[in-house]
Amino acid sequence: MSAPATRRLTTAQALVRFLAAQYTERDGVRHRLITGTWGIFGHGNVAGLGQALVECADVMPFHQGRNEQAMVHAAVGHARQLGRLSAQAVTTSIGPGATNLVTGAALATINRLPVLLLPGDYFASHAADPLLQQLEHPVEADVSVNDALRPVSRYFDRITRPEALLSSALQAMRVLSDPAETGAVTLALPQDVQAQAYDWPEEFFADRVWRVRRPAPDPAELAEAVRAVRAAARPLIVAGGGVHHSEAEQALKALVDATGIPVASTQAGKGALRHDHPADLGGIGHTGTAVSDALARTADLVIGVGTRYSDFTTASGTLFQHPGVRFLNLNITAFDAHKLAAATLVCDARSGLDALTGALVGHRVDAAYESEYRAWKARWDEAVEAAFRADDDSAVPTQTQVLGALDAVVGDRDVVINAAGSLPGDLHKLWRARSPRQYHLEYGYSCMGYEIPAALGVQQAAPDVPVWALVGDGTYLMNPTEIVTAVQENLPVKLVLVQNHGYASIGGLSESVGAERFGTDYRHRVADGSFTGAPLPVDLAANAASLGMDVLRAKTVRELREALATARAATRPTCVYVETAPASNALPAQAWWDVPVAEVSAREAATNARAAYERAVADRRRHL
Ligand SMILES: Cc1ncc(C[n+]2csc(CCOP(=O)(O)OP(=O)(O)O)c2C)c(N)n1
Ligand SMILES: [Mg+2]
Repeated sequence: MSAPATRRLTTAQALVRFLAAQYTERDGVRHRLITGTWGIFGHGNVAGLGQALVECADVMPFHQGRNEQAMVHAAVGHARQLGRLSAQAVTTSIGPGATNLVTGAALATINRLPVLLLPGDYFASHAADPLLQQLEHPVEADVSVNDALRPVSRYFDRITRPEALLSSALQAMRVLSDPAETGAVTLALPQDVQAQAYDWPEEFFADRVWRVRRPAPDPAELAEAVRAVRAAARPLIVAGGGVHHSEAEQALKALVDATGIPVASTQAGKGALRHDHPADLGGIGHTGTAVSDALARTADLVIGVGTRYSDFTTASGTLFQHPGVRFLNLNITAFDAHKLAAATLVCDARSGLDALTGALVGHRVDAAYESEYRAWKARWDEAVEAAFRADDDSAVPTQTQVLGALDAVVGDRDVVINAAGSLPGDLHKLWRARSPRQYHLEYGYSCMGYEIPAALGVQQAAPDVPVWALVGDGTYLMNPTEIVTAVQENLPVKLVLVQNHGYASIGGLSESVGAERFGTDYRHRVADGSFTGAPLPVDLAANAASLGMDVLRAKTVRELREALATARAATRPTCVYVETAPASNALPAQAWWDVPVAEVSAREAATNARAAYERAVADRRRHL
């Protein structure tokens, strides 16, 4: 008998060859699991993974990033656009390069989106400790800064010997491709081990397919769910990100068309139904629409599909006020399904919705209920029109008019990306989502600086689609670095940069909680020590141009429309810079959000805010 075939490679070479041979498969369609690797090199990865990536460039595309956190954001945007069937890897050096991953990892894990993190690590041999950038822990010698990635990873291992990779790489792929477990996966790679050779079994490099399962509902759970829906007078579906991850939009539409149950959506779920479907009520919760929130307050059965029920969705526990309200949660994770003491359907969203539609044949909500929400939706549509409309073309646009101008220029497949500031609230209330992938809000972590790098990842996944990153001035300053990467990669992403001289969203919040807008404006410090001087003379448009973007400055509504149309057709990365009018026609919040206010204070603003807080918090319910 001949010895089993082996291949002598370094650990890093073996890992890259292995990653290039991994596939996912769902609904009979196969996808490359790891479509590429982002990297910034330092001593912790240049000789190991860096050398492997140049040697394996034929099978593993490489993308050079500027900032490790941003590389994770790009990978997350990419995975979301591809329905979590593909992901990207991110390699970093040790120390600061590795810890820069932590924010991105938390974002990926919270949003249940896959990314493979490959930070360099200390010498497994400890031969030359302490390395440049190594944290020395005086008591726990096996600790490195990479341990900061443990609580934000869904799987973590430190590969201290080459052969440990054999089992760990398989577990890493299992978690990345598992619809219930996915998130950030970390394989920390000691730099000496990366360069170490080993005789790898050939089977390790064979093509491997990870089936992305669609578990069907349990029959007993389904029977209970059907009884609950049939018994409900005012059922309401809350569509979350799971609808998109499962590509269950058609299944949702089929259920809604058959039963007349209306749909309100979370930030991650918006676009689950097209905005002009008669049962689409738009966003729900603190940033939701009047119609969604009114229906939520009076719903007797809330059917959560693929939602985590964040505080924005439940208005911090104050939204669902029907005295007998019950919850039915369809979710791939039992963890989410059991929230709010719900009846559960622990299954894939599409499988579960198909099963419900089949079991509910002939059932339809009351005609009076249907006409009630349709009429309310029509009134809300008029409010959206009014917020978008600009009667004076030569005026400086408000932020909602910026969205109106964008609404007028985008096509069905354009992707609009945003994560933090006042834009998420305006978008959740107003945006008319035309296709499932269009509305791309990262609101699990609401991380300023997600937008631009995520646009790169989305554009890589959808080269023919116009991709828009919407950012406020504060967000822009947090993380503009990947503009350079867009230029390098020839990705014609579009940036809409909204200048309002500071953190308008947090300024408004600050005022409402009695904190007097303290520290939220970008203004000069004046004699009394406060930041109440003139706006800072910062030219962010010039900054974007300096990083290589084509920049269009729009001063009026008319110029904005023209600039957006030009940007949409552009083949280079293009920024539309617009300063917005302070007077806003944004629609007010239709539901509360719990941000605790000072219980004692020497200042009137806080005392008044506390009284309002106590009135609001009294509405909170614990659903048991
Ligand atoms: C990384 C990060 N730091 C802090 C916050 C808290 N935060 C949320 S919105 C915001 C201000 C955003 O400012 P800008 O982008 O100018 O948008 P605007 O509020 O003016 O619309 C801040 C500081 C955050 N979401 N993310
Ligand atoms: Mg701002």
